[in-house]
Amino acid sequence: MTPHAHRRARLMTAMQHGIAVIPTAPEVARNADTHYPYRFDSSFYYLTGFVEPEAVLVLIAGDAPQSILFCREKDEAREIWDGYRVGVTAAKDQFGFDATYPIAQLDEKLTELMGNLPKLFYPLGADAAWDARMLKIRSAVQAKARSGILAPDQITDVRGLLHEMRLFKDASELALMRRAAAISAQAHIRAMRFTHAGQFEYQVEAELLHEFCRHGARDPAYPSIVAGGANACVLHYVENNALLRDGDLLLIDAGCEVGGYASDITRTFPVNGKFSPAQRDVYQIVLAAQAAAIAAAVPNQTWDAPHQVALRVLAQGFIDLKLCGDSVEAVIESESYKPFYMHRTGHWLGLDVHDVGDYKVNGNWRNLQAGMVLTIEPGCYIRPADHIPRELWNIGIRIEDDVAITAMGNEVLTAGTPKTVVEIEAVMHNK
Ligand SMILES: [Mn+2]
Repeated sequence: MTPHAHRRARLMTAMQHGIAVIPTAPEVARNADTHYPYRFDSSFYYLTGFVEPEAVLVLIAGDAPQSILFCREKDEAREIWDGYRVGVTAAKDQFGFDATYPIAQLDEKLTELMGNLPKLFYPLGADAAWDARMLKIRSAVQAKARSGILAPDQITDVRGLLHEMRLFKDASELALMRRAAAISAQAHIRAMRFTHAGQFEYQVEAELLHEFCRHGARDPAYPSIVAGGANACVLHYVENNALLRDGDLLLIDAGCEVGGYASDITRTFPVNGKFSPAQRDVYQIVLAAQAAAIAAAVPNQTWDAPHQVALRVLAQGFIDLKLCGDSVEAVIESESYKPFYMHRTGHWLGLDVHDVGDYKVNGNWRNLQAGMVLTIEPGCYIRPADHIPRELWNIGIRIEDDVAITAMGNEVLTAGTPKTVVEIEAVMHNK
């Protein structure tokens, strides 16, 4: 059984008795007759491995479970222009479905399939057009009431079940995430080797994309952030068009996607290859916060534990740097750290870079468990201000790794990316 078929079986078991309808993502126009590069819906892909647009998965759960794919038909003329299509016949065998039908028959077939099933599962509320379409099909089933056919009387958002499944990565997912992480590590090393003063940020970005693509990772998992100097203090800076200057730091937040799975790495290093004393002082604080947070990312710690641990190290560092006064407790209590650290220490990682899965269960931070993958990414961002020592101005540092929780502790998937001051300076000096 493929991992995808196994996941379908698990979802049907969780559904107990009902029908699920899970569409993939639509194609999106960029301008005129040009589309953005196509990206399938993550949950649809998780259950099918099928990458073409215009496809819908239907699962019938109950005594005789069935998994059915609706997809595009073979079309010689369209395939000459737009490329290969698997087609209805090949999709059945190749992807292990019980039945496959042309996508054009979706509404008509659903009207048959939905009869006498008590529950309808689909991504409720995700798309207004789908909501309307599902209700219309359900009404068509209701219209058959006099022939003894009942329509589902309960509609459930299937994302609840799906997201909980996706939160725990299986062996095949972890293998893809390791590969994505390894390629991204190589890309960060390439960027460190290539960087020098007088370049534009986009020239360093080109090196990242080159390294992703030449290893088969065609797409970045998210737009790369290549932020020199003051730009590093803009959290989602993506213009990437400024000149890199001697004496500035460069913050790169970039990762590729492999087989649909994201990697997400941030490194910060000096444009000229050598940290200034002030840059090194701040860097060591963020690095210590990250090390402490990674050590806390282990089973039976809560999701929030790495953040709290990182926050304590950062707060002490901000006191040492004279950015904040008082005690660690007072800095955290009063949130006087927030001008310098305004985001949380990580997020789930998977098919989506900010992956699905609840962070709290019944109002409490959930416990970390084997199979979960998260990022650990503390930072420090110091904007110019009169009360701040001038040598700290415009220092923006973030250090981010991808961490898989294991039974015994954790595995840092991105460990191949230079991180200490010594490692970074060595890579940059051995171009
Ligand atoms: Mn991240």
